[in-house]
Amino acid sequence: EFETIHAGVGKGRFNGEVSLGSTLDGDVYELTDAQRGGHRTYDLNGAVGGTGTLFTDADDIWGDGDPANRQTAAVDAAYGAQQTWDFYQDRFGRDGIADDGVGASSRVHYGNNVVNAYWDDDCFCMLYGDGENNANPLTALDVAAHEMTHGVTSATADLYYYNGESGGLNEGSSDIMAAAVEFFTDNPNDVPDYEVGELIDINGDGTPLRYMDQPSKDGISQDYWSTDTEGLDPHFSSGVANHFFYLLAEGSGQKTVNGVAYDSPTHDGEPVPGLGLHNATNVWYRALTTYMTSTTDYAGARVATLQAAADLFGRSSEAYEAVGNTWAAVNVGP
Ligand code: ASN
Ligand code: ZN
Ligand code: CA
Repeated sequence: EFETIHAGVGKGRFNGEVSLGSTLDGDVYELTDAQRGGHRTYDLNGAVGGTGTLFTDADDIWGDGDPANRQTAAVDAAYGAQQTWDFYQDRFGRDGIADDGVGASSRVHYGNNVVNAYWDDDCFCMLYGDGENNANPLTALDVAAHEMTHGVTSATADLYYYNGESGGLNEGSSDIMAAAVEFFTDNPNDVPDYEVGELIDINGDGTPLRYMDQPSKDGISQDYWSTDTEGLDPHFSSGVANHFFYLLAEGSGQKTVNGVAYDSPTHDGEPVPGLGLHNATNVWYRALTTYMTSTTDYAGARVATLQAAADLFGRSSEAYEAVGNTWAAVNVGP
């Protein structure tokens, strides 16, 4: 029996026509990405447990852009895992989620009308619901990168996931790396942005799930740390981390965010410069994978990112100073 590595062509819902890693087993192609740890994509066919059925195909052309085609969600999920793997590999030399070369799996068509997607440590897999009326799979690139980054966080800082600050930092890390994956993916249909889940239309009115430039635009998330941060659902206390990251990348003052002019404020009224997304991503990744632990809170994240900035740029650098000032900008002090 021979298995050979192939590059298939897929058309998902969200990313246009993409190239996908596939494997030829006998005379059938499998959605197994041998170049990325053997990442496999499965059809759960409405189940909420089990592995599902590996996607196979006769001609290595997958999906057609219509969610009614079972392969369409699979294309997006496989593409999201592929781009996120490549992002971690190319940017940081990270060899997969656990940095051991082992691929995860993506399992689509999870449950009935499930309007969510998940990372699960137990199956080392991503799970994707089909959305309302099973017609809107939640397989956008930033969602996939968010879920896969939960796996990276589990394998590194292992930030404890609860309604406390480490939970918010866990969620924020997923949003931050998802934004970075989007930015560094050459993707014709999904414009780089500081929004999370802008393509899945989870609110039914075209608005994204979360905003990093001003997290409070969702009505609940926090722009600045406060004594209320502890006790908040991680998807909202993440606002402090997301806003820190936005300001560290883009800075304060007059900005254009998704085509809209916006005066990006700071908590203390002091301006922060913005180091660019590339540098901000490097600082966060190093802090997450080298210095944060399961109990890191926002004060600890400040210390961790300062240590990361010292490693990357030096303790007397402008970047180091900017990291400290940007934490002050979201009301996290020494
Ligand atoms: N999609 C959500 C997340 O990744 C699932 C959850 O709430 N656990 O955070
Ligand atoms: Zn999450
Ligand atoms: Ca996005």
